[in-house]
Amino acid sequence: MARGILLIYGIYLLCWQADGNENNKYDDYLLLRLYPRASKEIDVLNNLEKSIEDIEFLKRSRSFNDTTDILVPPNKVPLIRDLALENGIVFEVKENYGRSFEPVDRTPRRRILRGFDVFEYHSYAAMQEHLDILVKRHPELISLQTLGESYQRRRVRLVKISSNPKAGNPIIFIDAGIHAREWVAPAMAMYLVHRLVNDPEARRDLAGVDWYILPVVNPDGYEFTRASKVNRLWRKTRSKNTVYGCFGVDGNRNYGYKWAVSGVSKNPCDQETYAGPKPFSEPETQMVRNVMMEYGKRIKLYVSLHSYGQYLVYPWGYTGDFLPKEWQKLDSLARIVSNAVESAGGQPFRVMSAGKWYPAAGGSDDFAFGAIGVPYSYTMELTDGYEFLFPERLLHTVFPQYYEGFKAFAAQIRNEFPPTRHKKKISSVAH
Ligand code: 0X9
Ligand code: ZN
Repeated sequence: MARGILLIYGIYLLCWQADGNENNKYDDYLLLRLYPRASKEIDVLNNLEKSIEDIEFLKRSRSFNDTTDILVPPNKVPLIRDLALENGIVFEVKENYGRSFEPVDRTPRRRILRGFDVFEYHSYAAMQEHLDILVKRHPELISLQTLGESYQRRRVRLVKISSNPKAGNPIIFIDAGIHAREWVAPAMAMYLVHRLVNDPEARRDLAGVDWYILPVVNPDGYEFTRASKVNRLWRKTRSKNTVYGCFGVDGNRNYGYKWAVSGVSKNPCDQETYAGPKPFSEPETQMVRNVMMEYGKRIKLYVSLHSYGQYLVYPWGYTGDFLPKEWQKLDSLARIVSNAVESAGGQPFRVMSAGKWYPAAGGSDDFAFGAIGVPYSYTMELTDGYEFLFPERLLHTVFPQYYEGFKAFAAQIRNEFPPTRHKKKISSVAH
């Protein structure tokens, strides 16, 4: 009898690993994509959260050519449909949302045989393994700095790419994956690393700038979203709140600049925007802060990769009431980058201050800009139209387009900021 049960359990496990067909609460959920066309309609939608339980906001809209996307259990659909009809809000529905989650390849053997494909979503371990391989192949260009450990003790490493590390070049610091479910962001960071070290033409992009890339800020959350389809939409870290027993802090509400003044939840059991018990409560955000403090004034550009919505936003994020005095520089570089992506066949970005989109404090972009003094600081929301489930088969189209945007970023930094350590004069070398 016991053997019979074990056998059934074994078969169940095999099936689960092979195609990820485990039960998923989102299987029957519906995605509602609503098209507000006036401020009143936007207000109605933003208040939905307060009036109807169990709905999950995937994206808010602040402008009229943008959608509000919410996930809704089937029994709540009539409520929202009535409300939308009452207020004249146009919407479309996608049924059985969870069934569209792509299965996760959890079989390491296939990966080893095939090598690392930059146009696929990988496990954290596979990414780390690939970085080690790149360092062995290109020690003259790439090195790794261990920053510490995540809450669940995964080693976190910063990738440094430089063709002249002694020059004191301005640094472009890019991170990704603070939000667990935004898989396209770490994949883009790995693509950047790949292009910068493997593409002979990228030597031009390395001239006069150093690239520091942190591909996965929140590896615990990332692995959690890969472990099961039920977890696929997890956003936060995985630290356990000792008082409430709930898991996770929103890393992008946890930075210590104007912490928690807007757009956060104080409830540790909130699934989305819990700001943490205090600023920098999370080892993951501490590690990013430490990189910013260590390289401080040399960092001239900070880009935090997220998804989705095709936004490129700059400080302030904590308020939409006013802009920093340097906003025009931030805005015009963002538009140059957006144009570069568009010229490469990509979608342009929606460019604005983060707080005009929706105010939310404790973001890494505000900390870099306000506390560290990084002159150009952005959050880049990659892709649009697939929510957090950007299909793997399309990665090869969008990554090269985004890369053109990063080239435009680098051109600006190279031209505006000279290296800090100039070559020694010949006379002093001779003596
Ligand atoms: O809300 C966020 O953290 C970001 N959007 S996401 O959908 N990826 O979660 C936007 C952050 C923009 N920056 C600040 N509000 N500081
Ligand atoms: Zn995000």
